[in-house]
Amino acid sequence: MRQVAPYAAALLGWAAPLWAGGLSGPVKLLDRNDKPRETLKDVIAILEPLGAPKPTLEKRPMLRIRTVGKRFAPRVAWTTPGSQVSFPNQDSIVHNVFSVCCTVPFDTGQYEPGDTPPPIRVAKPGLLKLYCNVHHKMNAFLWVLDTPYAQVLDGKTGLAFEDVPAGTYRLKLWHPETGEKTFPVTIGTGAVHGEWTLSANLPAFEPHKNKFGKDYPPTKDEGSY
Ligand SMILES: [Cu+2]
Repeated sequence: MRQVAPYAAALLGWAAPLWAGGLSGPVKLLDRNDKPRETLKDVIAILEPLGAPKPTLEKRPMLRIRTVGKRFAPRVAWTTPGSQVSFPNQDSIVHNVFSVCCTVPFDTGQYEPGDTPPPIRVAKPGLLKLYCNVHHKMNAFLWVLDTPYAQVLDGKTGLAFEDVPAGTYRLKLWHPETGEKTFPVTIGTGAVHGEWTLSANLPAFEPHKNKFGKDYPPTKDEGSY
């Protein structure tokens, strides 16, 4: 854990917060039978400042959510307000991306393999649920966050935030099958360790209507997901 005394930071001319610490530790995702899942795929960890300096929010590089193998990849992602998101179709079939949940609903229209519709620019913080109007079981979750402290835990065993200004935070852990769980956290001038557990008790797939607000027509290939 990097820790910089104020005078050292001043001498070095760093723009980094004078007192910064970190938060790390394992995250467990328990299945319905309380058995830990082997991976933390689709878990996102978000640190929201409460009694801590408001971090500078910068636009993030273009986020690419691909359609491939009749899925969105990544399925869970995050960016900041004002940033752009593109949806390249790297599959061999036609797809669509739409969301009706948010303040600015959008619909890319259908687009062919190899095509990328014009990117969208996300506005307000919140969770955008993304769907494909062609394939009922394609869904993705895009978090628009007004904090830069977020990480998707795919391929990891826990979370690890570094160089976070000292203060109090709300640690939010979320997975499509657990929903949101929050934990109060105080970050000082060193490393704070913890461990956190999520329990999957929501359906693996949340039913939804198509972009016209209607049921999806039955398809022959529904079982191939
Ligand atoms: Cu699709």
